[in-house]
Amino acid sequence: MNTWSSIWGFPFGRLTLDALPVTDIVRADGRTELLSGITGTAAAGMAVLGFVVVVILITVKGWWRPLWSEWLTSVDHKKIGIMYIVFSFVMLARALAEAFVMRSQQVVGHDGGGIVMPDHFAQLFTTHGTIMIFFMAMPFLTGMINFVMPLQIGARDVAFPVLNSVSLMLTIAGGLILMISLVLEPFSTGGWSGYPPYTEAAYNPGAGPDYWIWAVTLSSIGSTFTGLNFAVTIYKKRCPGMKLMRMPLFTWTSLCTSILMIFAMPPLTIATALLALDRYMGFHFFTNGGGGNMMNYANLFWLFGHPEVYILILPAFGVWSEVFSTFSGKTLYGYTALVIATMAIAVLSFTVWVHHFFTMGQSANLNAAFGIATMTIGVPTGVKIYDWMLTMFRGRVRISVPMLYAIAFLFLFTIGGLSGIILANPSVDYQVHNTLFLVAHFHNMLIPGLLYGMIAGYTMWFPKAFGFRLDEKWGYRAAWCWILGFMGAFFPLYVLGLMGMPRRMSGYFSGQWLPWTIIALGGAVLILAGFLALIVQLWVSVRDRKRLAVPVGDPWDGRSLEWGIPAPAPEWNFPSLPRVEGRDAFATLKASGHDLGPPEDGFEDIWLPKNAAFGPVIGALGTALAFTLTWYMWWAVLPLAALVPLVIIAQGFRRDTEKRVPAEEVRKEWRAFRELAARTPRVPRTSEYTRDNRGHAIPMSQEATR
Ligand SMILES: [Cu+2]
Repeated sequence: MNTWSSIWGFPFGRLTLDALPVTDIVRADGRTELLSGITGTAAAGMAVLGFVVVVILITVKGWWRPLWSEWLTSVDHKKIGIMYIVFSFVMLARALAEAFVMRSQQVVGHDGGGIVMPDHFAQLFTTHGTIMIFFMAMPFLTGMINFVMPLQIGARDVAFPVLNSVSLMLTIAGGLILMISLVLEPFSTGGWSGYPPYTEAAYNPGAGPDYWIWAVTLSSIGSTFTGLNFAVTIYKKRCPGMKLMRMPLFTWTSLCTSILMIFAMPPLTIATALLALDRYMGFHFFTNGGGGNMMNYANLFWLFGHPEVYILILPAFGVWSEVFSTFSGKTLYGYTALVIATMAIAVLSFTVWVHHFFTMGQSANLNAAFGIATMTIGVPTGVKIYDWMLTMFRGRVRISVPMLYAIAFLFLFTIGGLSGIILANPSVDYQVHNTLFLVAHFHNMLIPGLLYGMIAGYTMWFPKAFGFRLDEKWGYRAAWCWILGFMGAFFPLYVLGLMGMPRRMSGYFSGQWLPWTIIALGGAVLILAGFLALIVQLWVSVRDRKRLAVPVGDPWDGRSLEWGIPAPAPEWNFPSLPRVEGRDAFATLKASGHDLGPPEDGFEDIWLPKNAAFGPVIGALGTALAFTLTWYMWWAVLPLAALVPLVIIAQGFRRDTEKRVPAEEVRKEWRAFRELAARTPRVPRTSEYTRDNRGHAIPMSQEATR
């Protein structure tokens, strides 16, 4: 029996009571160990409590059925997009809390003391990085593209709606694995890049790196599918007249991001798969001892990792393009240049990955080549910055909440870009690599670049999703907290980096560092306040949704197709596929006194994809498989793995996959919408943030002549 259970891992594999963070408290000797155990236990307790509260809430309110039939099994791109964004907000909360603990530790952790042990600290920066990249940023932008892009190209849905649901559920599965690792410890201590040999079984035998491997693998497979799905959608599902060079910039950046996903995610999946073979089966892909080479991992990882930063940033660039033109009331300056710059960035992003290991022993010539290649990315990015500024020039600029983020982005992102050019110089990189200078640089790109962009997009498109605006007062409060908080938290890290403070340190070892770590903590507090302000904003807006309602659906005098339909958007998006005559499709229509008209040949039945349980089932299988693999429960791994192809085959036999929306119903809805629009007074841009704004904007072209 004993051998049986040790071979098959029956029933718990290598999972023992030691995995509960409480054991850290029991075993602690010394104050830091005790505090570290308490911190871990509190975090795990909060996760469990949060889970229980949500389950009770759903049960008491009787939401299980609608949750399942209207959301989890939905294949509507808008709902999938919303679920992605909800998920990313949840993960953002956890990763922000971890950041806050890390900043606190670097203030109180003198000479190894403080509130968390070095090993615990290492788990914190690993989960923080892993979550922020794979489970906050990626889902946020994927959700945004999911919601907006099909509307912008005048499509009914993405090309593969069920696959879309699978992608979402695989991403959530990875996130669940991370949440479970909070309760059943430990997580990896190898950083978000998981470098071997440190993450090899010989040096890190516990469950930590295995959690990391499977969480990242699930999400990277999901993102590969997403890339394929979006790219095919943009190639094949554009409405009549929507030529490539007529697509809104957000759709363009979505296309380039999708192509990057298709080519950049597989190297990551391969890297984690090979690392898993090393760990589970004793292969030697990355161990020097058996003839492997760790640099193979570094190359594979950064072949993904560098393009990844452009996967993250390009959709935000798309949001900025929409924000600058919409809130300046002008067509985008330099459309063609912006498209070319986007493509140039996408291509160049594959030519620079070696800058992530300038100091790992390749020749000076190679470093020089990759240094120069890296610096060239500054050129198309600079083109974009100028185009955005010129879009504002002589425009009708309103400093709305998205615009506030956009302008802060222009300043802060330029600073971050300059620090990137500094790092791109290999000889300078030798001085500051592995210090907080680098940490300051990439946060400087990702927070103003990606996160501000996503929050701005969330603010701009929220009314389209739910039919009411977000409260502006709390929007400004959140924006200022995010902007000032970012500066407070990360500018000191440049200084600390130049003073020689290494990254990933669980404390400070020089008194000179302390004042700067204290300022950084202050910044982190402000960022936390910014996040709370966003929560309050959501709360207040839901409460005041009647006052903030914009049912006609065009609150900002929008320029692209999605603003021509009601808010919230109907399930079928458009009563009939629109016909596009040029760029800024909807703005042009409005300027000539028209709206998205009724279909020329009358209304027709619309066929929409039916809900599918396939996505959630695959997600649940993925979670269970990853969990049992992490803890070596082989008796469960094998049947679960066998189940996956069976479920896929079963899905292939599904025939009844579409539902019909009768033409009569579409016509009725469309009529009601037009009547509502006719009744609703139009508002000038000066009343954008008043209760007069019911989503019926006076077109800029007509306002100017009044
Ligand atoms: Cu890079």
